[in-house]
Amino acid sequence: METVNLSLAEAYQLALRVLTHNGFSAAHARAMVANVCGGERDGCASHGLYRLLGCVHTLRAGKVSPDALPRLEDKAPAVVRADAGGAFSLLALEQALPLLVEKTRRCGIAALAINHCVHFSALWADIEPLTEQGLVALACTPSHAWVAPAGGTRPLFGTNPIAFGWPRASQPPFIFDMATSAAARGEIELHRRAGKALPPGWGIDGAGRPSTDAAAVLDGAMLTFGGHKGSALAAMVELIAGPLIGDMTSQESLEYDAGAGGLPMGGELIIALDPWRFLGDETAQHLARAEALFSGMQAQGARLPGERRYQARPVSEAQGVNIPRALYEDIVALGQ
Ligand code: NDP
Ligand code: PYC
Repeated sequence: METVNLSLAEAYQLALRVLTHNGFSAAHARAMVANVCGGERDGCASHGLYRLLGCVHTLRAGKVSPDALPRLEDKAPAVVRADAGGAFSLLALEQALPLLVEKTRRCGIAALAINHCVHFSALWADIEPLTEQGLVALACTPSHAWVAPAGGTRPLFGTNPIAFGWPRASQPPFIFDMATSAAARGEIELHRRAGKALPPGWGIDGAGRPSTDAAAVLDGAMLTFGGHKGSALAAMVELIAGPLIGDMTSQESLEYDAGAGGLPMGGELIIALDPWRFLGDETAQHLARAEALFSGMQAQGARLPGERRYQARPVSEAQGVNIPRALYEDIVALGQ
C-alpha cells in the first residue's frame, strides 16, 4: 500500500487545519488534534489520524457540538461530573482532571463521570495523565450497539473499551486498553478500507454466520473477545458508564444517531486510586512488588501491554508517521 510520511509537526498542522476549517472551536480542535496525533505517534492507526474522518462526518451530520464549553460539577467528596454539552469528550476531560486528581489525593479513590459527550478516542490517552501523577486508573465507555452478546446474533453492546493504568517510577506506566469486542470497530473499518480479510472470530454477517468479510461484519454484528467473559465485561461497561452515571447505553446511542453514521454519544467513567492513601509509608515497598510481577511476565518472554506503543513513540518522533496515501488524500480533502 502506498504511504505518505508526515513529521509529527506536519501531522499536527494538517489535523488542526481540517478541524478548524470545519468549524471546531480552537479549544476543541487543540484537544482533538493532540489526541489523534498521539494515537498515530503511538502506532494506534484505528485511533490516530483516521479518526478525523469520523469527527468531521459527525459534525456535518449535526451530531456533535463544535464549541460547547464543559460544565464541571463537584457532586460529592469523591465524585466529579463534567457535562460536555454534546461536544467531544476531550475538552471536558482536560478541564476535569485537576479536580479528579485533587479528590483522589484527598479520598484515596475518586471518580469522574463525563456526560453528554461524543466519544471517538483511545482510552489510554485519558488515563496516562493520571499514571503520570502516580495514580492507578481505570476508564471505560460504551459506544454504539455493534456487538452481539455471547449466545446472541444481534448487535446490542458497544465495543466498550476498558483501560487500566498502573504508575511505574522510572518507566512508562503499565497500561492495557482494550475493546471488549474481539477488535475495535476502527480496526474492522481499516480492514475494509485496505480490502483485507478479517481474522476469524471477529464477527458474523447479517444472517448470523461467521464471516471474515469486513463489510459483512460491519453490517452484521461484531463478537466479544473471550466469549461469555468479554460479553460480561461489555455488559458491565454498559452499566457503569451508562445508567450508573445517568447516560446512554450503546443501544440508546445508536437510536440517537438515527442512521446519521456519527460517532457514539454517551458517557465515560474514570476511576482513580492513590496508592499512598492505601499504603502510606509502605507505598514504595509495595510498588516494588508490582515491579517484580512485571519482571516475571517479561522473564517468560511476554511483553507488557502498552510496550508496543511506548516503543513506537520515539521512533515516530524521530522519523514521523506513515499513513496510507488514500487516507492522507481523504483527510486533505476535508480541509479544502
Ligand atoms: P488491541 O487488541 O490491539 O490491544 C489491546 C491491549 O492489549 C493493548 O493494551 C495492547 O497493548 C495489548 N496487547 C496487544 N497485543 C499484545 C501482546 N501480544 N502482548 C501483550 N499485550 C498485548 O486493541 P483493541 O482493538 O481492543 O482496541 C484498540 C483501541 O481502540 C483502544 O485504544 C481502545 O480504547 C479504542 N477503542 C475506543 C472506543 C471508544 O468508544 N472510544 C471503542 C473501542 C475501542 P499495545 O497498545 O502496546 O499493543
Ligand atoms: O473503534 O470501536 C471503535 C470505536 C468506537 C468509538 C470510537 N472508536
